[in-house]
Amino acid sequence: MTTMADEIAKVLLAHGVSRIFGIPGGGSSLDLIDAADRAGIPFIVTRTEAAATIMAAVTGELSGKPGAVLVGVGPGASSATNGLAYASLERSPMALFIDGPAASLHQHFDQQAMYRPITLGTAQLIPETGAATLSALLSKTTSAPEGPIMVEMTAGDAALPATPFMAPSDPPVPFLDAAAIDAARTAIGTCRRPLMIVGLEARAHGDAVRAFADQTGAAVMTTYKAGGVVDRGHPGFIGPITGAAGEMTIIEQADLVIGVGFDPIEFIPGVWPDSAPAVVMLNEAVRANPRVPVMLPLTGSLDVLLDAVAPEQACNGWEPHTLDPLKERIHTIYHDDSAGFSCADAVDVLIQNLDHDTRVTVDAGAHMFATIGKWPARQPFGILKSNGLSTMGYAVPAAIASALEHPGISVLAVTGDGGMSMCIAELATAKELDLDITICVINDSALSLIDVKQQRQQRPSRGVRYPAHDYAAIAKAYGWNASTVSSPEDLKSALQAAGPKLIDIRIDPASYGEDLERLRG
Ligand SMILES: Cc1ncc(C[n+]2csc(CCOP(=O)(O)OP(=O)(O)O)c2C)c(N)n1
Ligand SMILES: [Mg+2]
Repeated sequence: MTTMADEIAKVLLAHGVSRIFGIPGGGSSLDLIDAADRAGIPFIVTRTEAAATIMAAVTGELSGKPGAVLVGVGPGASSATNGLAYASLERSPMALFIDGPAASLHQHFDQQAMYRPITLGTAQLIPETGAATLSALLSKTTSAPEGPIMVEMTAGDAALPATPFMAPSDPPVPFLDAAAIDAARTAIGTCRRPLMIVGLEARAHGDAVRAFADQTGAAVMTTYKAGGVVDRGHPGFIGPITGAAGEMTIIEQADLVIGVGFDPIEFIPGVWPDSAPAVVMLNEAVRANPRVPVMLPLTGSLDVLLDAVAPEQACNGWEPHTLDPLKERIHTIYHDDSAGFSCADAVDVLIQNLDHDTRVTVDAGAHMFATIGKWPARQPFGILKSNGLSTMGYAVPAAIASALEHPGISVLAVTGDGGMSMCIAELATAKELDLDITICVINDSALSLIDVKQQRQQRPSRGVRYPAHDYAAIAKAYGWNASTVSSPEDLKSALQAAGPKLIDIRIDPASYGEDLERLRG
C-alpha cells in the first residue's frame, strides 16, 4: 500500500493540479512536497502565504483546474486567509493544504473553523478516507459556483498506508428550464437596444459571448474581471462597468439588460436606477443579487444558454448616433487632462508601447481606474484584477501565476506603491523562477484611494501619505533590472529594456480626486 501523501498526490494529478505554491511547515507539508514531486507536480516556495494563496487562486482561474497551496500549522494557516477570502468571493478553484491540527496547545486553534466561512468545504484528511474526501472537495472547487477548499492533515497520517484513490465520475449535466429559455429568447428577440453586462464567468466562454454579441447586435460593457472578453474593436463595446453612479445613466438607455456570467460581487455598492429596463441573467451559478432586480434568472453552461436564447436576427435599435455618446461618456470618465504626469498619462505610454495581447494584472487603488479604464485588452483574462475582495498585494503574485501558467503570454503588473510594499518579497520568487514579468509601480508615496476619500470627507491628511521609497533600488537588491522614471519619455525608454524589469513610475496623484468624482459621483 502507498502512503496517504502519495494517494493525495495522485488525486491532485487526476484533478489537473499543475504545481503547488506555499511555505512549508515541518509537518505533513514535507510529506506532500515529496509525494507531489514523485508524481511530477513541482513545489514553488514563495515569501508570504498570502501571496502563495493568490498565486494558487489565479492559477485556478486561468487553468480551470484547482490551484494548490500548502502552508504550515498555526501561523502558516492564519497567514493564508487573504487569498482564500479572494478565492471565495471571486470564484477561484483552489485547495489549501495545512499541517495539523497541532498535537498540543502550542500553535493550536481550530483551523477548519477559521476557514469554514470562506471555503466550499473543509476536512481533516485521514488514511481511510482522505483520498476520496479530497477528490470530492476538489470536484466542488471547479463546479459553479467555483471556489476554494481547505484540508488539514497530520504528518503521522500523511505517512501511513492509505485507501487507494478511485478516479471520480463525470458530474451530471445541469438541467435547463425550457420555459425560462423561451421567455428569455422572446425578450431578447423583441427588444431594440439590449445591453450585455459581461462578467467573470464569461472569461471561459469568450467565443460564445462574442458570437452572441454579434447575433444580438447588443451594446456591451465588461466588468473589471471580464476585461478583454469582448474587445474595444467590437462595434457595440461601450467600456468597463463597475456599478458606479457615473455608469448608471448608460443602463437607462437600453431596453433590456442581459447579464452574461455577471456575478453580483463585481459591482461596488450603489443604487440600480429605477428607470432601468428588465434584466435577464445568464449564469453558470446563481448568487443572490440584492442590488439588481432580475426578471429572468437562467442557470446552466453559458455556451449552451447563449446558444439557446440567441435571437433569429439582430436588434435594430443601436446605431452610431445612439452608441457613440455612451462610448464618449465612458471615455470622459477615464480621460484625464491634468497638468502633471498622472497615472492616466503613464497608462497612455503603456498602451502606445506594449502589445495589446499583454496580460495586465492590476492592484487595488486609485491607479486601477485609469489602468483598467484605458487598457485595450482583447482576450479573456486580458486583465487580472481582484474585484470582489479588491485586495491589495495582488498584481505581482497574479503576474507570477500567469507567467508560470501561460509562459507564452507577456505579463505586465501595474501596482500602487502600497500594494507593491505588501508583496515586495515576491520579487525574490519571480527572480528565482526567472519569469519574464514587467512591473510598473505607480508610485505616489501615498495610499491614494484612501487619501482621496479622506479629502472628500474633508478630514485632515492623516495616515495616508509617507516619504517616497525607492522601489528600483529594492528591486535591484533582488537582482532585478530596474529604473525610476518621472516623464512619458523616460517611461517609454524604460519599457524598451528586454526581459524582466521593474519601473518605479513617479506620478502626480493630484487628479485622482477628479477621476473618482467622474466615476463614482
Ligand atoms: C489588503 C488590503 N488592505 C487594505 C485595502 C484598502 N485599500 C484599498 S486601496 C488602498 C490604498 C492603495 O494604495 P496604493 O497601493 O499606493 O495605490 P494608490 O491608491 O496610491 O494608487 C487601501 C489601503 C485593500 N483593498 N486591501
Ligand atoms: Mg500609492
